[in-house]
Amino acid sequence: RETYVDNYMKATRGTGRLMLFACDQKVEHLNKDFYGEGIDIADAEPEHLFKIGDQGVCGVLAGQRGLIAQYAADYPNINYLVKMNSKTNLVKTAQEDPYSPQLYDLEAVLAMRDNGVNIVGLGYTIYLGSEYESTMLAEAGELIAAAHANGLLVVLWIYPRGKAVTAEKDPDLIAGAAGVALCLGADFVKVNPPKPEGDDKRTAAEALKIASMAAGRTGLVCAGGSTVDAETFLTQLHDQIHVGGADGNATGRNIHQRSLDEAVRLTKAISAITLADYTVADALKV
Ligand code: FBP
Repeated sequence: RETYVDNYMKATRGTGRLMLFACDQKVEHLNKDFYGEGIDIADAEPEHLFKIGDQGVCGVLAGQRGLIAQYAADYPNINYLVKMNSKTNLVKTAQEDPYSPQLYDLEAVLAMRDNGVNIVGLGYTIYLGSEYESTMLAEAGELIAAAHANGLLVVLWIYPRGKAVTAEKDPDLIAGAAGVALCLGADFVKVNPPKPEGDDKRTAAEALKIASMAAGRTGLVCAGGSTVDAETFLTQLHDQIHVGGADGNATGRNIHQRSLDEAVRLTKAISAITLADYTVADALKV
């Protein structure tokens, strides 16, 4: 049986840094991230995600258990990270204090692994500040202990969100989220890039530095956001790592909304920056 160290090395491709390809938006954002203006038509077909994961360079492909179960047999070489909870964005608008329920138990994921699916870790979202925060903290805490006991690593998505939260991207709150992930024992925490406002003249990458310090031995990575041109995206990622102290990336739309060729190429450029410290100019040539 593979150990936690084996899986950590696989997920980080032996570097300690994480290149996470986020493929959980079919639940989180429904189909609007996969079909529409500015999105390559290849993305309308779910298998696009797996072709990218297979032909590109990624640490892990993160998605819900069922999505992975449907395609993993045809793409056995991808490292999978099973997202344990999810909710749609319809819920977000109807309910100001979000809760993302756990969709299946760890046993179901371990059974998949026992059947040969290359699962290396789990993911879980916590909405910090929501009135349901205590439930999500408790679920995440138990999941992390059980995951580690079974050799899996854990990435927490932590988003301050709910009636108690006035600015979701406030740099101090993002740093707070990073510290929570450390105390729960997560291997990596995925946060939104901080957005300094008012008198705070720091760049987003400068403000991220406090969060990466607060994360301590938990690695910190940022969500990618909506799709921009490749150079802008890679520059932002380079700054997150070299100015902000991030330990990788967690990127969804910026990768999969492109044609297969472009998406595969971008995973290689992202990995060159995340895993091998390339400059943006050199990464663009990969
Ligand atoms: P992107 O790189 O496409 O922004 O994906 C990052 C991500 O965290 C996804 O994993 C998740 O589905 C989504 O963003 C959640 O975003 P939000 O709840 O802010 O809409």
